[in-house]
Amino acid sequence: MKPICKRAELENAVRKCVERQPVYDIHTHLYTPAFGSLLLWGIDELLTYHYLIAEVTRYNSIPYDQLLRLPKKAQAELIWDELFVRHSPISEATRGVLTCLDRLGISTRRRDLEAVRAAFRGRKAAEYIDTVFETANVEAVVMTNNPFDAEERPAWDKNLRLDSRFKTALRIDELLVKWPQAAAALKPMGYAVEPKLSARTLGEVRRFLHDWIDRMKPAYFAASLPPSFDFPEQSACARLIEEALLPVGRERALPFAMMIGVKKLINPALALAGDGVGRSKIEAVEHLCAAFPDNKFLVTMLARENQHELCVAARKFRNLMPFGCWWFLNNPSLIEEMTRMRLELLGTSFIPQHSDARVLDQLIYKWAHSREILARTLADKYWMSVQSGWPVTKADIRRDVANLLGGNFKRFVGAAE
Ligand code: FIX
Ligand code: ZN
Repeated sequence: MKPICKRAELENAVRKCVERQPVYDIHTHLYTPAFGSLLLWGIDELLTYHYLIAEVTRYNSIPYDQLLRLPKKAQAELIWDELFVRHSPISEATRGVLTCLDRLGISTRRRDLEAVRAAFRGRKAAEYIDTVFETANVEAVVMTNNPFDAEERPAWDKNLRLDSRFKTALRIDELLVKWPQAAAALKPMGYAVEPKLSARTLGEVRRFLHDWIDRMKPAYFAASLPPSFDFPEQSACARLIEEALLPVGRERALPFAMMIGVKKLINPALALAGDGVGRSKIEAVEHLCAAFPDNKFLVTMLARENQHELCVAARKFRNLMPFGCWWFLNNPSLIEEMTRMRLELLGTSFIPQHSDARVLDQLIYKWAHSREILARTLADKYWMSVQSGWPVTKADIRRDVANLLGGNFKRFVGAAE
């Protein structure tokens, strides 16, 4: 294969390759239609995304509880008026709505929400999933499946026929960070657990995990953990990880995805939009990776200040896979900083992004925006190698981009390539 020697040709080759590579989106809050109303899509869902709920309260003095009680349509109209008409939509979340509409061929030139709504009328969820996956060039998405979620759990009692593009992840925040309340939730599910973490109770927690692995066939376990998360420590969380989660993870070859740094409900009045960020302890990650070399850890951290030390830790532990520019980091300026840092410290051995999409259509903007940045930063790095005399070819670029946008994850979790 002929090496690429000109910068413009290299940039063009990288951009095309990143655009053409279908993405395996390793963390989302999306659901297949089998989960009914849990699948969100369309303009009113896009406009009432909790990121925009938070942003609109900065301009509009409507009491928080009154805003959250508004019917979705009224919420969407208030947000459209405030964040798109009365102020310019230049935040990442407002720009994201514009990118979705633009890529779907829906004009916003008249700034008329009713005209946008009309463009969605008549669409059906099943066909729309095809449209969004194709427009976003997404191969598969991993859902967030929570057996403690009263709305989701009943769906698992039916024989769910999952769309093969939707993979599962076993989400267990409640188990780890809300013990012993979790014990009270497990009992009616048929597990003989007590608040005291006795050998019998830990055995029953392991049985709960095995049962849900059998039922969901998840790619990994996942949990959102607070900035204070530490390991080792004298806590129910640490004991449940060491004596239940990780042994089952080794038995079932299931990685543990730790999403660390959320300060839950710093403004409770904003509900889902009320979470904040805190700097976390990288030592907890280092200790877990060192103490359990036969377990694999996918890790994303929410604070910008934790990113460099997470990259350094990943250089020391092959069972640690950093992933994504999560939530408050999913903004062009920080995605660029993190991606450059990761390429410089880890080469192509990491997972640059996940969408965290809650509304189906968001796959379009979250991946369009991140692909742009990944292509730019990758081209810079390839160019530096070319300038040092290394012959970069299109085949190299294709291989590396396939690894970054899905291959690294699939190999790490043992999913079919
Ligand atoms: O814990 C998580 O999975 C977080 O991503 C969510 O709780 C959060 O609300 C979110 O969607 C961020 O993008
Ligand atoms: Zn999430």
